[in-house]
Parts: sequence; C-alpha cells; structure tokens
Amino acid sequence: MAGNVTFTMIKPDATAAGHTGKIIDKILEAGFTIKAMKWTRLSKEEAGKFYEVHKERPFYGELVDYMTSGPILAAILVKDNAVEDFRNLIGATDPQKAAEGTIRRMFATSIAANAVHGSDSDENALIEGAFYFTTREHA
Ligand code: 3AN
Repeated sequence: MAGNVTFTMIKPDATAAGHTGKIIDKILEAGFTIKAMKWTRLSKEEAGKFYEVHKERPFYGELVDYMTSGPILAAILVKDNAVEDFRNLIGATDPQKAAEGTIRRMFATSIAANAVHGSDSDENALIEGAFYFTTREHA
C-alpha cells in the first residue's frame, strides 16, 4: 500500500520569482497538509549530498550550483497516496512537457529551474524528509 508522506522543496527560481505563496496554495488546495516546513539555503556540500544519486549525471554540477543559488522552502507533506499524487500535481520534469494546470507548467522556467521537487518513492520521501527535519520537528 502506498504511503501517505512525501517531501518537497520549492526551488530557488520559484522563491526568487515570488511564487512561494501561490505554490503553497496549490499544494493545500490539492488536499495535502503540511507536517513540517523550513525556509533555508543549502550549502554546496548539502546540495551535493541531497542529489548524490545524480552524481554521475552530466547536469550534476549545474544542479548543485542552481540549488545553492538562493533560498528554498523544504516541507514534509501528508495525504493518501502522497508520492504519486504530488508527482501528478507538479507535472513532468521538463515544464514544457508538464500538463496544463500542473505546478511546473505554471511556475517553472526550465528543466533545471523547475520550481519544485517531489520525492519519487515512499522510501526516498522518508530519506529526504530526514535530511532536513529531526523526528521531533515532524512528530
Ligand atoms: P524529477 O525532479 O522530476 O524527479 P529527476 O529526478 O530526473 O527529476 O532530476 C532531478 C533534478 O535534476 C530535476 N528536478 C532537475 O532540477 C534536474 N535535472 C533533471 N534533468 C536535467 C537536465 N537534463 N538538465 C539540467 N537539470 C536537470
């Protein structure tokens, strides 16, 4: 059975463009509740660690540079079938391929600067949430 937790980051392009409030509205309207939330800025070391799975990908350096270029909003979200429903809400990685009405279609500017992150599995949702929040912060 699918889990009810996912993890998101509103990325530097979206926070800089002033889209944070509108994106949170979309997330709440879609039925997610916020279990923990943190406004922060990643160091290169932290971003490198968060995206370690992409280390061998050609865009890894660009991704780390971009994710450290400004503040982000990290959050743990709760809803039935959270991972899949959130991926549907944000749309495809490439905003030009993202469906109408999805967060990336509305707010993202490119594949790299694609406005939001969404965990791709229940397991990664827990790992990613634990990267930012202690157990007490989402009790
Ligand atoms: P998603 O975020 O949709 O799960 P992944 O896991 O394939 O996509 O990629 C992780 C992140 O790496 C993306 N959110 C995006 O910021 C960046 N990324 C993916 N593909 C590219 C690419 N071709 N060029 C630059 N950045 C990319």
